[in-house]
Amino acid sequence: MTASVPSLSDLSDEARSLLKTQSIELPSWAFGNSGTRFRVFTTAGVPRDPYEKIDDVAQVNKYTGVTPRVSLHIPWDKVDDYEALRKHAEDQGVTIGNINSNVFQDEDYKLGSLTNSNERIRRKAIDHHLECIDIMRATGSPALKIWLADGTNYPGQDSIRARQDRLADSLAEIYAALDDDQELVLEYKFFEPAFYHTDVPDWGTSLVHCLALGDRAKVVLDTGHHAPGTNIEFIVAQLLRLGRLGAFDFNSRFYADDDLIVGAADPYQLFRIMNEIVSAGALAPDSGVNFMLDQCHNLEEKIPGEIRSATNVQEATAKALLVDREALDQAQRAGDVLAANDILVDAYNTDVRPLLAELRESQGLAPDPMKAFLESGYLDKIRSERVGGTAAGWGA
Ligand code: PSV
Ligand code: MN
Repeated sequence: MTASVPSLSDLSDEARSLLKTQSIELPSWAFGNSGTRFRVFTTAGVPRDPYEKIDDVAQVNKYTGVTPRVSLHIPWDKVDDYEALRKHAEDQGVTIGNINSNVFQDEDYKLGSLTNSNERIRRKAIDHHLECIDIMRATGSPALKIWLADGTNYPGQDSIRARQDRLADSLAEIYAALDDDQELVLEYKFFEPAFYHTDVPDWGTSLVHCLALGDRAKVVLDTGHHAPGTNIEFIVAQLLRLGRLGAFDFNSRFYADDDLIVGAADPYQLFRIMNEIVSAGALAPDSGVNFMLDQCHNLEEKIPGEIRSATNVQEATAKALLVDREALDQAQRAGDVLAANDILVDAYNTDVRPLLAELRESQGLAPDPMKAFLESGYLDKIRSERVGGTAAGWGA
């Protein structure tokens, strides 16, 4: 049994160092206004441009110490000078992470982008990705992240097979344009905005395309992109076995692609996912898995929402690191179902908040990042300074 409230010294040296070096990439779009198709509510002080989004990312990193990278979304984060944006980020201890392409908000893409039967439109979608690769070079980004809204609404609307062929062809051209040290990560989603069929609906389809492309093509698992009841940790385990889990888009869902704070809906699921990661040795920064958030804060304040998300992932990770692997292995080999399950549940039920507070203090951070941020006055500052201009928003 794990002690009821463990301290940092109860972790092995390896586990402690993994916790210390854990890092989570933040989505630039989490800091802008967002909502649903019914209403986008505004929040005072939201960034007006990518520079201000990065300032807010740096705040989350300043208080949590675990979010040193930001994902950009193009064209939402288009700027004239990407070198300057990169420098602005680096001056604040933040690097540019994945570049997300966006071929879902242009009239031309109504019937598809990389799968479109219209060669002019398919060309335009490929060219957008080539532009993203140039942005990766300028910003030092390691991976191009692709999520497609492509699909159909009605049986017979288009040939499912021909669309797969066009997709494979488009992806091959994009992949060939990458530099040797750049990766392509392909995200899947089972429905929405298409309702009959989606061209990359599941991890199997994403994997099939990645395998055809080459070693530097990997799958992105967005935790909100599965049918209810899907065993996500199984997918994590399988993709890790194959060395093809490229990145997570962490968030929570109750119904569809809700994009709520990770760990809010089902913290036990998040723990089970982190348990697979830890048991496969895939937590280390050089493991090749990019732990990202893909969230929108429609009601809550954005920066505190991201702080809560980062600490939720940290808590799930600390619990996974507390699992007694040796005892678990023994119980599993002995076929002791309840003992094995109890070892996991015991770790999950452990309060790791004091341990994480201790970790932060050992790194010169405040023990409670949320409290420290709220007391810093930053929210008042941006509310009074960020007036005028156009508030950034999902889709703007
Ligand atoms: C699609 O639902 C998605 O998960 C993709 O990652 C997009 O890039 C992102 O959401 C936009 O919020
Ligand atoms: Mn996503």
